[in-house]
Amino acid sequence: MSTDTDLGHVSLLTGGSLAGQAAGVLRTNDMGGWTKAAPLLYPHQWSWDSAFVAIGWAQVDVRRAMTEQQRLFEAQWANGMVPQIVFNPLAGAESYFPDPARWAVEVSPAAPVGVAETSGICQPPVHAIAVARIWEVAEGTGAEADVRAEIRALFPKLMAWHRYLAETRDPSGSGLVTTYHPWEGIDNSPRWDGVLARLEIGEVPPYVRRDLSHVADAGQRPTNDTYDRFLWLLELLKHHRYDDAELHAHYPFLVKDVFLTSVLIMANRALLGLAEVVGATEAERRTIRGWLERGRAGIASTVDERTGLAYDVDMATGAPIEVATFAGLSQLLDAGAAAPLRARSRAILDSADFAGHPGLRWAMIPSTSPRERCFDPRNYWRGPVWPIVNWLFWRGLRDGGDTARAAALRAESLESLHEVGFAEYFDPMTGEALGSAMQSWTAAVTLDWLAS
Ligand code: 9WN
Repeated sequence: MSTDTDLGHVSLLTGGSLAGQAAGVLRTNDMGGWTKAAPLLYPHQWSWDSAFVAIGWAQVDVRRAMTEQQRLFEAQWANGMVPQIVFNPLAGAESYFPDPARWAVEVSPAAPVGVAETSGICQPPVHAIAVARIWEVAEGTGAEADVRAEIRALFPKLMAWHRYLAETRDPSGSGLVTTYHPWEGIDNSPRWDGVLARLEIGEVPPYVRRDLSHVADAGQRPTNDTYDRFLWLLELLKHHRYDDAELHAHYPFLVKDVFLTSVLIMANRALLGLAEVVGATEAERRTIRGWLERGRAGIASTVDERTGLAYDVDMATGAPIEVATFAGLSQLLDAGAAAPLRARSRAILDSADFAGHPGLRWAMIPSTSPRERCFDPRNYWRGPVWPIVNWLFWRGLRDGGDTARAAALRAESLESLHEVGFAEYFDPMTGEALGSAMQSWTAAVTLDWLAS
């Protein structure tokens, strides 16, 4: 626990240090109550970015951290979904594509029309994890009473969000959350290649990619063919009015996502802690425990005996998606997962398939295993390292009692951040900064690691 007066917090204001620079990135991207994911490439509020950003703000200004989450949840859909993007009303239509007009979420009765413009899908639920971290920082300080009151107000919204994922996105009660689109977090991952390749693409209305005007090297971003497939899925989502029941019955991209599910497990553990903070009812706690147990059993059912990796399941075929990415180690995000499962994942984590690969610049977890055929060290989610992903694994290791391993991962990560700066992602072999510069969530996890 830290307090308002910790020297660490003061040093954030003095610049020069890594912490000072990281706080500077958040301030630069601060839009007053919410934070752009990156200055140019991502000029809106992204859902899971904003949760990490709140974790970062907690080290600078704990009240501002709460505001970040409150603003995001103002755009929550009536069905509980927290949208992937809340659009910046001040950014021009040309700043990012797809824009609100392309999403046309007003076709859904659940969309927050008149409140905020949003996209029509979601991202991993890091929010309860963020709010629990904010609480840890606020507890015992002058901000405690205010923050507790704000958490009390947010708690029902967090419950609705988790209910949406655990129930509406899992109508069969498998314990595994269904994802509808690569943009639900891990965009260009090879995990989606097979399902995308199978799509029969219809007429995609003309569009202009905006991402390529901000990232010089197109080889770091998805291909045009992949973009067409992303956009075709968007047309189908609209056609089905973003209706979850209809989508589960008729839509072609339905994947039981082990990473999304494992983040939900971690978030449900955090939500149980928040239930304590706000004095939630026994019924609410039972509900959260139920989601947690179902998720845990779901993940255990996806672990491949031969490789020890957790694999997503393609719902159209029922087949596991056998590709070695960090998602395969998802059991490590659940500090309460069965010990043998965690032990095996931990061994794989340190093997040459992941953080133990001899060619790596730092012993961190790359997005795709360097030993996968499709490994590409510079292309979006197909090889590069994302510090935020390593932060999640660090938390999972630490909370699961693997403190020495967690400390080593934190140390390597901080070393990389010192050299690479706050890039969106970097080449795991050379450490070259890639994607956007001044990425908010990278700065945010730096602040948290420095304070932890
Ligand atoms: C689409 C903002 C987001 C992240 C995603 C990451 C990337 C967007 C894009 O940037 O996705 O959501 O345009 O490529 O894949 O995880 O939230 O940082």
